[in-house]
Amino acid sequence: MSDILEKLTVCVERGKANKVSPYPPDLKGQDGADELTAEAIKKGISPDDILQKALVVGMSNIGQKFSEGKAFVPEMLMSAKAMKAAMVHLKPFFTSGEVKQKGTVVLGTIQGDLHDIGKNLVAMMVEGAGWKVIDLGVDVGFDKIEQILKDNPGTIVGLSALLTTTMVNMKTVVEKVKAMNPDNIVMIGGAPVTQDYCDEIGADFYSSDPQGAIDYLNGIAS
Ligand code: B1M
Repeated sequence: MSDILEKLTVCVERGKANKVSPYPPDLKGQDGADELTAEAIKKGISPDDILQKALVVGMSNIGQKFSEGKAFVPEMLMSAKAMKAAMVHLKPFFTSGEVKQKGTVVLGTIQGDLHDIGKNLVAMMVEGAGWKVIDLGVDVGFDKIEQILKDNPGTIVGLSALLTTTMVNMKTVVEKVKAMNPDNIVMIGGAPVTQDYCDEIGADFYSSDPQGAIDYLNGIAS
């Protein structure tokens, strides 16, 4: 099991999406994240292990290299592509939850931020936990959320941020969502976000991972 997960980690870290991808040149012709994830599932490795023990590790490794000036934006993009190729296989497992929906959650990556992998994971896992998810994508400000809240009162807002420079935009969204109706709920997450920041901007809930968000939502639903 560890062999295939190690190979998958390398594929994400090196940005090898699938077998036909010519990038990176030294891995040409070899299986990529696409094939290896399919194989791992076939071998009975749990989707959660594939995610946590391989994909997230590969992403973290490329992020570390970027921090050290040993990798650059194009390499991070290729890693994101490989991660997405793998996630296609995981999605059915994370979204095959209960059919009856517990409520609606509108999700987006905050304005100015284009990182969507973590947000996509939260979306698929929350959906799998039985919630209707309206995914607004990336670069989301209050303007995009406002109409959803008008059309679907009671919808919970979920915001993700990966950049310290633009996570400040969460504050504006929280303020405007609360001004619309103080009972509107906003939960936030993403690598640089903390409980202190959540308290500071008046958001209702912070989670460092999708499961925390699901537990919170399920608490509201019950
Ligand atoms: Co960028 N990037 N990036 N990047 N990138 C980071 C975030 C960075 C930490 C890298 C580094 O320096 N080590 C750094 C931010 C530094 C900072 O702000 N302090 C950085 C930078 C600087 C940048 C650019 C500015 C680079 C540049 O252009 N010079 C640029 C910004 C573009 C923009 O957004 N405007 C940029 C661009 C990119 C790419 C486009 C190349 C690509 C993103 C592709 C994509 O997402 N489609 C990219 C990538 C891939 C990364 C890293 C390597 C990986 C991010 C990721 O997907 N992680 C990242 C380094 C790192 O994280 N180690 C980095 C995996 C993902 C599963 O984790 O998103 O944290 P995460 O989500 C987790 C939890 O946080 C949580 O659940 C998820 C699953 O566990 N979670 C929630 C997330 N949202 C939640 C919401 C919730 C609850 C939980 O409730 C609502």
